[in-house]
Amino acid sequence: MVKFSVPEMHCGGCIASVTRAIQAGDKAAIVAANLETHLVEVTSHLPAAQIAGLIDDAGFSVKQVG
Ligand SMILES: [Cu+2]
Repeated sequence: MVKFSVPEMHCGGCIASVTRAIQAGDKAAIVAANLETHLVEVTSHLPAAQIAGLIDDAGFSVKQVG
């Protein structure tokens, strides 16, 4: 499981966009997002850098934090 900080994620729509972007790369990815902490936990076979790239491509700034 890798953890990302996505500070611009502010509502359910943002979570849906982030989830969709990640699952476009790995449809089996498990995505758990928290609006209070702006953290996204991802369980996926994709490398962390690639997941960060997918989130970034969806228009959100992103930083791996764990
Ligand atoms: Cu939003």
